[in-house]
Amino acid sequence: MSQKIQTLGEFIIEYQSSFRYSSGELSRLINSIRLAAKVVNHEVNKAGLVDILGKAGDTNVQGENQQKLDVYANEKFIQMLTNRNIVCGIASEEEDDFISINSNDNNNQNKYVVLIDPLDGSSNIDVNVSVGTIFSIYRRVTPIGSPVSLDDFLQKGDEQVAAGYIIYGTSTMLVYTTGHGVNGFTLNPAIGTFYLSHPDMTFPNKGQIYSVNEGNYVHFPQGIKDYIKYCQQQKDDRPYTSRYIGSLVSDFHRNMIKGGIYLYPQSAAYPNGKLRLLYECNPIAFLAEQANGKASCGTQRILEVLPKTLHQRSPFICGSALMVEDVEAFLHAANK
Ligand code: AHM
Ligand code: MG
Repeated sequence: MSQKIQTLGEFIIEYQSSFRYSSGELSRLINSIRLAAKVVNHEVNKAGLVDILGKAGDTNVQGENQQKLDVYANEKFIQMLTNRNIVCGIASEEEDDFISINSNDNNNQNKYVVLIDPLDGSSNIDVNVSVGTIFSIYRRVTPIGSPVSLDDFLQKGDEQVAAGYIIYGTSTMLVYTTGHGVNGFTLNPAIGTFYLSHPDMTFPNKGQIYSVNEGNYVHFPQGIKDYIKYCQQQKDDRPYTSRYIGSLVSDFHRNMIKGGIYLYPQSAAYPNGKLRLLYECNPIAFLAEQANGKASCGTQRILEVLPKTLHQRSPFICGSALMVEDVEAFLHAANK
C-alpha cells in the first residue's frame, strides 16, 4: 500500500482547523519558524567549513559565552518573526528582556508571543555534535493592541498553544505539537522541504536509557543519587544504558523514540537546576506529555509551575512516564 507523502506546509494547512483558536495566525507563525529553521540549518551545516566557529565575545544574560552561531540563530528567528508581523512579543535565551513588537503604534493586532532558545547546546557545535532550537507559543493575556508586558510571557506551561524543536543532527527535523499529539518532519536538504517522517510520536511507557551529567553526581539530591544507583543495578531489565549528549533536544529526541529519561537536577553550579523553565523545560514538557511521556521538577508537573522571572531555571526530569514516576518516588522516599 502506498503511503501518502505530506510536506510540513500541507500538514499545517490540513490541521489548521483543529487549532485551539483557528484564524490562520498560528499557521503563519509555524510557517515562519519553518523558514527560519531552514536558514539556520544552512548556516549550522556550514559550521565546519567557514570561519564561523569560536566565541563572539559577548556573554548572554546568564553570564555564559555566546557562540557565533547562537548570535546568528537568535537574529534570524527574531528577524523572521518580526518582519512578517505575526507575533506581538518575543523572549529569547539570548536577550536580557523580552522584545515588544510594534508596541508604540498600537497597531499590533497579533495575539501570540513566542519564547525561544535559538540554539541550545551550542557548545557542541565546535565538535560537530547535534544542536537544536526550542520554541514555545502562548496567546497573550494583555489586551490585543496594547504593548506586551511581562505577564504575557510568565504563563504556566499548561497555557502553551504550541511548542516544538528543530534538531540539527545527521538529518534536520522539525518536531512540534499544537496540543494534538506530536509530529516530526525531516528536511530534504536538496529541495529545502520538510516531510512528515514521524507521525504521532510517542514515548514507550518505559525505556532503558538514562541521560544525566553524572560528573555532578556528588552534588545531586539524595533521591536522584538513589535513582542513578537503581539504574545501574543488575536486576530485572537493568542496568540501564547511560547516554548523554549534553544537548537537550538531541537527548530528548532519542529518548522519545527509544524510551528513556533525561535528568538535570540541582547541582553545585546550578542550585536551582540549569535549564530555563520558559523556553527549555516548558516546551519540551508540553511535547513530552503530548507524546504520552511526563515532565517533572521533582515534586510537581513542570507545566503547572507558575513562572516568576523570564530566565528562571528549574530542575528537569523528563521522559517515559513510568521512569519519571520512579524518579519522583525516589525523591519522595529520600525526603521523608
Ligand atoms: P545552553 O542553553 O547554554 O546550551 O545549556 C543547555 C544545555 C542543554 O542542551 C544540555 O542538556 C545541558 O545544557 C548540558 O549541560 P551540562 O554540560 O552541564 O551537562
Ligand atoms: Mg539553551
